[in-house]
Amino acid sequence: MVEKLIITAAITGAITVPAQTPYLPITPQQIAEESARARDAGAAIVHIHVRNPENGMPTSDLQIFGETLALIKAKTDAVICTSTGGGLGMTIEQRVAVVPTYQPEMASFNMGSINFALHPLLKRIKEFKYPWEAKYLEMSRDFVFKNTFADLEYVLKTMKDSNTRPELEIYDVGHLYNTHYLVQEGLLELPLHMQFVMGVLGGIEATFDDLMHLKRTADRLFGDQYTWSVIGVGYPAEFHLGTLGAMMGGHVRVGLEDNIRIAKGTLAKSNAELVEKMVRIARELGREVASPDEARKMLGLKGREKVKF
Ligand code: KMH
Ligand code: ZN
Repeated sequence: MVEKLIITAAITGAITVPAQTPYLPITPQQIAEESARARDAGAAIVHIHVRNPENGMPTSDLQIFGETLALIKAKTDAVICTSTGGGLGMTIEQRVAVVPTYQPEMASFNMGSINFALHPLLKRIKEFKYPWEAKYLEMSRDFVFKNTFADLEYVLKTMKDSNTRPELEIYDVGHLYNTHYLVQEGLLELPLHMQFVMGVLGGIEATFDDLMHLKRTADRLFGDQYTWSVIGVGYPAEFHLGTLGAMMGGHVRVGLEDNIRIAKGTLAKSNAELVEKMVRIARELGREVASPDEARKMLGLKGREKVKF
């Protein structure tokens, strides 16, 4: 029996800049509305970053986070997975502070360091909306998204203390070995929930062959003691990798954080539109879509009544 498909919607992120699409939600209210619509379309989980409401710049401001999380919770029963990846240039303390403060059901846990490179986008954007955008993309040329073993231990302790389930973000094969090391050291408990993030420059490409290799390596290291989801960054990678992931028994993330297009040359008008497309594909493949409560059960989450917002 193939499990139901858990769809995550990554609502706004920190790598898409407002100049790329007018449909990117920015304010707490917009992020909450988009989350509720994505849930209604079939997403069980919403992955949340926040932005400065004035200019759309990614922020780790705890008040903005608190306001956003409360609005989402009031509008929808979706599982809320907060980011601890934050945005470029934030310290590990800034990135993680949302976890002890609001104790969400889930949070992302980035499993290694990469040169998280967005600068190739500069060639494609003709007009910027805010002055920070070009600088932000340019600085990524020399930006190490730092997740050292010291950082990993710090994040893990914070998540354990908050009873927040980590979603392990795997940007390359080496991150599976980092994960294995933490398991062997007794710092990470099985079963794991992993997400293969494919197509970020600096990490693994979004190819079918690379997904097979990640899956094979994870099988060898963790046997049946893990569940997994896949992200294909960009279009058409989001739907190509999502389709293959769904066929292979994995789960899938879509959303404006990772991809802004619904079809070649056409911007998605909402996260819900991206979720709807993934739901259609899943149904054609014979994968039923999990509700938030079904996802909670499958992933062993503590429940929405146990968060601090
Ligand atoms: N930004 C994505 C490519 C996180 O927020 O911690 C991966 C991500 C990680 O969503
Ligand atoms: Zn994210």
